[in-house]
Amino acid sequence: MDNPVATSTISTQPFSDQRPGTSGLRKKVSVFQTPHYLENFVQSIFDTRTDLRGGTLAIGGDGRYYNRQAIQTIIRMAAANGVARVIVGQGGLLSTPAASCIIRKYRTNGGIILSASHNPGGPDGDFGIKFNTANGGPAPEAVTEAIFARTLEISEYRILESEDIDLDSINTLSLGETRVEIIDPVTDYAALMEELFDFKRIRHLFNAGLFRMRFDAMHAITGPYATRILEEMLEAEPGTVINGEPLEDFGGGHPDPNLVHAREVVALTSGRNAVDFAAASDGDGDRNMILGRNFFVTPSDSLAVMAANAHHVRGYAGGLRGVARSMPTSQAVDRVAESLGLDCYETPTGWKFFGNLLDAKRITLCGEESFGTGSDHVREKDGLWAVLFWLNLLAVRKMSVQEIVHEHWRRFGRNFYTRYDYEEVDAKAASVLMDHLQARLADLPGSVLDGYTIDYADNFAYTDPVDGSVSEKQGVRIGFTDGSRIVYRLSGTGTAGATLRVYLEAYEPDTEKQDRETDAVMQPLVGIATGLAEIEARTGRREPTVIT
Ligand code: VG1
Ligand code: CO
Repeated sequence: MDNPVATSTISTQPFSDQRPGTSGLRKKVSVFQTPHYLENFVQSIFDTRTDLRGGTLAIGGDGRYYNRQAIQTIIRMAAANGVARVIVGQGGLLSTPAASCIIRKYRTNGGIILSASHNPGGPDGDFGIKFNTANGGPAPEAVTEAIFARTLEISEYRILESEDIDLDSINTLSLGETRVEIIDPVTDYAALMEELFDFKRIRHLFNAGLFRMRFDAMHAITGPYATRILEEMLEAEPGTVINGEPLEDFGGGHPDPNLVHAREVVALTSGRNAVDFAAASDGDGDRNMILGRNFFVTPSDSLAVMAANAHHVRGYAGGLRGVARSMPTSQAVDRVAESLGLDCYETPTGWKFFGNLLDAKRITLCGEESFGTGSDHVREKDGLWAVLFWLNLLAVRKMSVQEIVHEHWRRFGRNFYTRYDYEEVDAKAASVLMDHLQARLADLPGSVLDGYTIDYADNFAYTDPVDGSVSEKQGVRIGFTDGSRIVYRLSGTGTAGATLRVYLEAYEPDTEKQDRETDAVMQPLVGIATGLAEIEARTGRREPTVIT
C-alpha cells in the first residue's frame, strides 16, 4: 500500500507541563487529547534525537485507550521527520520489556513506548509516552531534560498528511520515504526467553501433573505474551492465563499487580483447590507479583532469592557480575551480595538509573520494591521474565515457593517490608511535609524514638559511577542502629495531586522470629514514621490509600 502523502508544518505553542517523571510523561487521556499536546512532545523527541533522521525507530504501547490514535500520529510524524524505518508491534502493541528487546535486537536508534503502566486506562484514565534510547532502556535524565527543554520553546511540528495505516496485518509498507514494518509483538521476546530459561524442564514440571499455576494478565498487555509462552510453548494447561485479553480500559480495573488490585489471582492461591504458583503483571508488562500457595513473596525478597539462586538458571549459570536495587527497596539483596562477594549498588527510584550499570557490565540483576525485577537481557524491568525465572527455579529445586523463601530467610535473615501510599494528597501539603522532614535531618541522628535509635538521616543523592552524573533529593532516609529503615519520597508517576510513599523495613536475623506477621513487626515503625512526618496533621490522612 502506498499512500499519497504531503508533509505539513503546523504552528504550535509550548505547554509548560511536559517534564517526564519517574518513567516518561504521564497525564490524563483528556490532556493528551488537547490539540497539539502529543505532537509537541513527539516533535521535541525528533528535534533533540537527531540520529532518528535516517535512522530506525521502534513504536508500541500497552493497548490502552488512545494507543491506536497516538501511534498513527507518531508514525506520520516519524515519516515527516525523515525516520527511514519504523518498526511497530501488530495492533500497536508492545509490552515495555518486549519494546526494549526489539530496540536492542534490531539495533534501532531508540523507541517510543505508549503506556501509563499500572495506572487505570479508558477515556477518563491515564495515558503516557516515553522515549527509550538505543540501549533499549528508558532515557536517562540528561535526555529527558533535553526533550523537556525543547517542549518549552517549540513553535512548530511536522506531520505527514495521509490515511491511517493498517496496524493489524503483519506487513511492510511505505509511507512517503519511510518503511513501516508491522511485526508480531511476541515472537522476538519469546525467543529471548527461550534462550535464558530451560523450557524443557519447565514443560516437564507442567506435564508431570503435580503442579498448577495461574497468571493474571489483568486485561493488559501480557495476555498475548503469557498465552503464547506459558500455554503454547510450555504446555501449561489451558486456562492458566486469566484475564488474558488486552482491553482498552483493562476491564475497568487497575492493572497493578499487588495484593489489593490483583486479588482475583491471590484468591486462587488459598483454599482446597489452591494452585502451587501464581503471578500477575501490570498494564505494560514490566512488573510482576509472585505468589506461592498461601504465600506472598515481597518484590524485595524476590530479587534477593533470584540473586542467591541464579546459578540454578541457565541464562545466569555463569554467575552474576553484580546486583543493584533502588534505594527504597529492602536491603535483602545486599546481604546476598555480601555473602557471595558481589558488588551491590543502591540507585534512585526508576529503571533509567540501572541502564549505565547494565551497559558497563557492572551488574546482571536489579530490582525495585515496586514489583520490578530484571536483568541484563533487556534494559527494562520484565514481568514475565521474573515469572519464568521463578518457574525455572521451582522446576530445578523441586521445592515450593514458600520453602525456597523460608530457606532464604534462614540463611540470610529476613527483611520485613511494607509500603504505605497516600494517594492524591494536596500537592502543596506534600511538598511542605517533605521540606519539614528535610529541615529536621541534621538533628535526628542519635535521637531515640520509641526505643529505636536513629543512626543516620539524609536525603539520598546518587552519583552515577559510570558517567558521574549526580541526582539529588531522591528521598529522605532514616536509618536505625538495628538495621531498620524508614524512607519517604513523593511519587513521580501520578497524574493527580501528589502521592506520598513511606517505605518501612525491619531486619530479623533470629530464625525463631521470622514467621511473625509483617503488620505486627512493623507497628512501631509505622508509629515513628507517621509521627516524624506529621502525616495526619499535614495531609489530613489518618490511613494510607494502599498498603503493600
Ligand atoms: C513508581 C515506582 C518505581 C517505578 C515507577 C515506574 O514510581 O515507585 O519504582 O520504577 O513507578 O514503574 P513513583 O515515582 O510513582 O514512585 V511502571 O511499571 O509505572 O513503569
Ligand atoms: Co509498568
